[in-house]
Amino acid sequence: MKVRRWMTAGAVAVATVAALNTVPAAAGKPYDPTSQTLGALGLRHGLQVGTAISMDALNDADDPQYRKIAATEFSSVTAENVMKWESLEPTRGNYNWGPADQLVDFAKRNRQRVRGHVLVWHNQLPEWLTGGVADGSISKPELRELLRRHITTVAKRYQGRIWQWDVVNEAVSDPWDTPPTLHYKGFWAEHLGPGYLADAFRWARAADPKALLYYNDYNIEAFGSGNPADDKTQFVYDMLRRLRAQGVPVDGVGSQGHLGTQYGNYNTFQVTEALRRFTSLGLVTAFTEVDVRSQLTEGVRAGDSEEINPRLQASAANFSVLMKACLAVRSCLSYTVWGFSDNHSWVPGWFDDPPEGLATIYDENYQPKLAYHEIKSDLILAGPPYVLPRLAPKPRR
Ligand code: 9MR
Repeated sequence: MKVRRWMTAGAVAVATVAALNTVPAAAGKPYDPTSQTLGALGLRHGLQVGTAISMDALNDADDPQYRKIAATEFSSVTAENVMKWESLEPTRGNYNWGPADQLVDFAKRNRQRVRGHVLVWHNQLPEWLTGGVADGSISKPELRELLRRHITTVAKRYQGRIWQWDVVNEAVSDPWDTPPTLHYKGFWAEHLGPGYLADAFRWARAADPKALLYYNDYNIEAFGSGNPADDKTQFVYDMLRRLRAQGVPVDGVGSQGHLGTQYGNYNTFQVTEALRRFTSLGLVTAFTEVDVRSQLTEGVRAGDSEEINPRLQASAANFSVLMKACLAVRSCLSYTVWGFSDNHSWVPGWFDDPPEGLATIYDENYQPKLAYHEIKSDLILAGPPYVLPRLAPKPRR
């Protein structure tokens, strides 16, 4: 029995090595992995390397570099904003599909997969919806029905074209919220109670039988105290364990990966451990919104390299930790950066006191930064026995 198991393991390892060593033949030229894209290198592991896309940047005729990198460097894309409810249904009953359709078509032309973002979130909801609830003209039963219709309409429209859906985003509070004990937070929990999570996944599954359905959140890269009252990763783990036990069709957990160099963050094995524990619930995993910002001190803003370099290095190290952990865990199906260049990043507009930035893998002139090279080297240098090809998940019915 034991011998047999080792033989099987050996055969798998040999097949894996063979697969990883299969390099694209280029007539007469030696294979140079450093000249490959992140997307192509990810595919050696069955891993999709993706980016969030700003449709404004993609449509900016004066910014051809953005479009070129978006089309060539990545094997998957996510809508940074245009699949959110306020964009899709700005006035009640009138869907504006244009920008979201354009992104899905762009992905098809470039043979990229699409991570759908997002079906249920408490932010970027249309005013008619939040206003209607606030003034009492939308009742709770009607609100629940509106949510069901929204999920059904959107998931059905893109059925077959979305690989992974972020079905529910950021349902859990943070230790700095009031009260500090972790709880279900935001518009949907307040008005419908936490039962909306199970409903949302069931409605999404009914509308799209094949997409992988994810719960997506930030600050869940590693476990903390293990107490769900203050450890968000533990809270989310317990929540997903309960949902799975109830037969709810949640397939995956997306760990956003919004990090900051000022925090120190994690080592690779802490992150690997968290992914493994989520995997043990029967879930697949992904990094869905990776960026690593830094404080823009006076010195940084003045161009002082002694202040800039340590930040670029720390940022690269954090990008790399998440990439290595993802490579190490076979359930980690994709690694998505939340914007790829510093001139199209949500960070400077969001964190201004103190100002923060330098969060992405290309600088404002589309020059690859240290972070780009480090995650590329992770993709090149990884292989068996620690790094094996991805799992092939079946969507839960
Ligand atoms: O990057 C998005 C930014 O352009 C929007 O203004 C912002 C509005 O809340 O949302 C940003 O994206 C968020 C994502 O949808 C969910 N996780 C956190 C992301 C950064 O805030």
